[in-house]
Amino acid sequence: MNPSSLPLHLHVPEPSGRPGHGTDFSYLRVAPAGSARMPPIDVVAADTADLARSLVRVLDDEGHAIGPWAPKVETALLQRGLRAMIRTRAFDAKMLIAQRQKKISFYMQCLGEEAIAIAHALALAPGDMCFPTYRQQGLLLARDDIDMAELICQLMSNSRDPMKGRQLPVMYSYKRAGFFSISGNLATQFIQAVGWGMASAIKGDTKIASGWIGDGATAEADFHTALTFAHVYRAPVILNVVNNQWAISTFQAIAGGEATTFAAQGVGNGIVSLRVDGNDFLAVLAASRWAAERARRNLGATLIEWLTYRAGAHSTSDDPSRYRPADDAKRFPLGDPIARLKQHLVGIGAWSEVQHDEARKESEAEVNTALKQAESFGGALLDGHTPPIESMFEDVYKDMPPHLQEQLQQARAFAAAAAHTPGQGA
Ligand SMILES: Cc1ncc(C[n+]2csc(CCOP(=O)(O)OP(=O)(O)O)c2C)c(N)n1
Ligand SMILES: [Mg+2]
Repeated sequence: MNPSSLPLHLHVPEPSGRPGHGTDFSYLRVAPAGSARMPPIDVVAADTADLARSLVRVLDDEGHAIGPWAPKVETALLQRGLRAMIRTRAFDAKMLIAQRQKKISFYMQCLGEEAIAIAHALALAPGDMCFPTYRQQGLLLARDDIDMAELICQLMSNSRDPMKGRQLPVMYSYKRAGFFSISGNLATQFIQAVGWGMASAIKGDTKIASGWIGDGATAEADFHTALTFAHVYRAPVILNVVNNQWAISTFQAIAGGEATTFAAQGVGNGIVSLRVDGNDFLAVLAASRWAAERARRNLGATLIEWLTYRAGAHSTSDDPSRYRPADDAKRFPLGDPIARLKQHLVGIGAWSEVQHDEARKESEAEVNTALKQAESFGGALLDGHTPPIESMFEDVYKDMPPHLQEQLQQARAFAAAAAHTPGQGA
């Protein structure tokens, strides 16, 4: 039959592994450590096309830091980064248990992705603003000015919840830490980050923005709108695409990562782009510093695709054994970020098994203490705490406008009536 008269059909990408048969990870196109070149800081987008298809890596299989991207970094900073990753993992593990114990309603881990947010946080300057998703708790836990108990109060929606119960658990907001309120509407982070960066430039300020998105969310129109503005105005922004292979149960190829890379989509939009090993703490630090310097020197936006693997479930409401092989995380070719940085530091004589064990125990003790402290303030699931009705109306305007005052009166009257109706009261 003439091929042009065959019935049409569509291509629907499929992951190479499913429960019961292992993933063929050759689709990742992993390049050897040290093989990607470092371009000049004022490189133009088209000259990063090769880097957007390759992979910037520093740590080799033996834990040596090699190649042009190996950053000049003090050992103390790497030890701090390793401790922060251990701390983040301990926090996540305990919060997962707390959710199963019905102390919190919902949780999202960043298991396996800790290096990305933590090394990135160490590359930014005070006053820079991140627009994170729910999987960048490492941006907060990399710092020493965020009280862990306060984070748990947010998860518990208790009387000390800084969000006053208005946000889902994990949707933190810390202005003082450059951590913009998390929006549940995915991909809004990118347009907001580009807009914030543009505003910083319009004001003649020196602060830069860093926006975050997952592989799946790049399929949203906001991703493409953000890239256009970032390109045209050379906005001082870092555009982080965390490709952890999955968007809940949808494989990254469905969002457009099969025939091209997410980094290459940046190049196609006129933006300098890199594809980087996200489980390699040193590569994340080096690429983040490079992108931050470009933004600060008015050289424009940098898009970075961080290649990683979501080792845990999407959230506490998800069961990944239904759609992917159980041993995927262990077989992922880029390994585990904590094990890799540990191997490097042990290799240079700056870490030991004993120190590692101690750091783990200290972190677990810190989380346990923080959890107890947060529990002492109650919680939505622990004691039925609900924030006062006024909190629905406050904090939007400096002075509450008349129409909201009126609605507040109505809400108060409704609540009072409900409290007196049998079966409706609190
Ligand atoms: C605009 C929008 N669409 C859909 C959702 C529902 N949703 C929440 S998380 C998620 C998957 C996102 O996957 P990805 O962007 O890869 O990030 P990851 O969870 O892997 O970090 C979806 C579809 C949402 N929150 N917002
Ligand atoms: Mg994803």
